[in-house]
Amino acid sequence: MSAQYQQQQHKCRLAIRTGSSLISIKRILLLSIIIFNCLIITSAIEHDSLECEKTGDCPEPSHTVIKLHKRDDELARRIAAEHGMVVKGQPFLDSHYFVEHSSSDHRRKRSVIASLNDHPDVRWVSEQRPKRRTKRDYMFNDNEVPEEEKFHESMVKETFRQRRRKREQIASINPDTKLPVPKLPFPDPLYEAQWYLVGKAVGNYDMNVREAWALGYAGRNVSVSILDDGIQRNHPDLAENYDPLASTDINDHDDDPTPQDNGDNKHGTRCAGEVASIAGNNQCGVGVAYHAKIGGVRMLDGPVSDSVEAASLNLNQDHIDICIMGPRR
Ligand SMILES: [Ca+2]
Ligand SMILES: [Ca+2]
Repeated sequence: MSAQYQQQQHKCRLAIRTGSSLISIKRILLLSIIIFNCLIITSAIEHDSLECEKTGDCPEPSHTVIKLHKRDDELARRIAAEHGMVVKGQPFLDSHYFVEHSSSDHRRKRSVIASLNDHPDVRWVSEQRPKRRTKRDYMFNDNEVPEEEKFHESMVKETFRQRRRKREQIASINPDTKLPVPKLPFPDPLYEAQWYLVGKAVGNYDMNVREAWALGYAGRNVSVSILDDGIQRNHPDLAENYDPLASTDINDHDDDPTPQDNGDNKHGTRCAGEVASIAGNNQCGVGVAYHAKIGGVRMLDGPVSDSVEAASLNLNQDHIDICIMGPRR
């Protein structure tokens, strides 16, 4: 492996594993997610257990949520202020609001919750406890290819190479879709390492995505949102495809899903790259749907409660076509 290649890998930090064989772009995206989930294992347990009610050892609530009878942002702010609280971020599920206690005193908190429960404009109040959620990471398999598979590979290698050469020389307009057919292979330095895209998987399995690209399916007019630990929206291989309408930050209650740069929050950006890295820009790799718009919901860089997940999944449903949930339960 060359130093330049290693440098590119380090620089990009994008996912390069994908898989299967469908033509419709939505199917390809969904299938790539399934393959991705199959190829990865969990690496870090981030949050406390949900099973506390059985043991009586529940973690402290991480979020307080109130639901009004109908959405009224000013009323929510007023009720919160009356109870020494502040509303955080935007409402979700129409009339639910995250509210934050100004005091950490437990007795004070209990009396505030009791008062909110009795408030005529509050339909429901809940102290949400963190749940166990895990991030995923790669599982590397360095095992040797079995002899029988090597034999099989040698038998099909020539035909496969011939087919591949033929496919990769295409560069024109598709008469059916009137869309430009991509000139393959892409010059992006990690493209050749994306083994399920370029037919380099063991046994020559392939997603056949290049055929889908040649038919004009590359994610145009599709918006994808990654629910995870954030997305590096200014990444050189994502910035052009970044979709602010498919993005938000539930952890910090703002609109910018940029992850904390602490070395532990790169999973969402990897997933985004797997889906929608820009093709043909000489940067990093190629997304399976390189014309798709890509956004991210930062929700896994803090305690995850039912409300955090509900708020994340509820984002801009009229705009987002595909929502990918990063954490594992
Ligand atoms: Ca933010
Ligand atoms: Ca690229």
